[in-house]
Amino acid sequence: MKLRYTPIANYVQTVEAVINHAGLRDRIEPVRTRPFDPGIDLADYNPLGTVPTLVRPDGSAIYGGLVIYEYLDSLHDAAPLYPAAGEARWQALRRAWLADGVFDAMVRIIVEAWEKPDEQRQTTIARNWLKITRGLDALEKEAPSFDGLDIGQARAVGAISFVALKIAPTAAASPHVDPTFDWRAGRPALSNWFDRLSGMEIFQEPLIRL
Ligand SMILES: N[C@@H](CCC(=O)N[C@@H](CS)C(=O)NCC(=O)O)C(=O)O
Repeated sequence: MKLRYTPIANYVQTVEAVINHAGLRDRIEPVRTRPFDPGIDLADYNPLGTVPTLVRPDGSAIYGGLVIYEYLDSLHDAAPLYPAAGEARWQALRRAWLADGVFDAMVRIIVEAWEKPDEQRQTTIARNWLKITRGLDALEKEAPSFDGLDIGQARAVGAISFVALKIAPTAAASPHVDPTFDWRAGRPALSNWFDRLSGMEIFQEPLIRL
């Protein structure tokens, strides 16, 4: 299977962790893909033109990070990242969606910061910034109850790593982003949980060399 991915650090951390958890490294061929490049063939596989996109051997594609993770999770016999049923499943899916929304809000801010500073929309950045801070605050409240590993937690590690990495370069490009923002400040439970989980082997063995 070919994994179309953006060659930027931490864009791919969640899918790499899922691949590692599933023991699928040998079955995945990473293909560097810059989704914003004009003329890119990505839309041939995914009409939305987004990464990650997973192209299977028969040419059919699975896309949307959360869908790809669940597909990969269906291909192994170890403990599933997607609980099979019941409240555990709803909570894992909701948390994965929350974390994915934090990631997407950061992407929207990054894209806005590509504009010239005086053409950037402060309201767009502020609205998305609130999604990030409120999302992190919600995860801080939930963190004391985090147990084991599920897709919600895996996606949260990926989203937080991404936000942490992108603050400085985005603030450098935008007068509307606070360069001193520290996601850990006031979030001790999340911070402790993050250090514990992100140290797991599945997060520490990148499949993709940037
Ligand atoms: N949360 C979504 C994010 C997908 C997404 O928007 N990826 C960006 C990464 S830069 C992208 O491909 N953007 C290209 C575009 O919107 O045209 C997922 O996991 O599938």
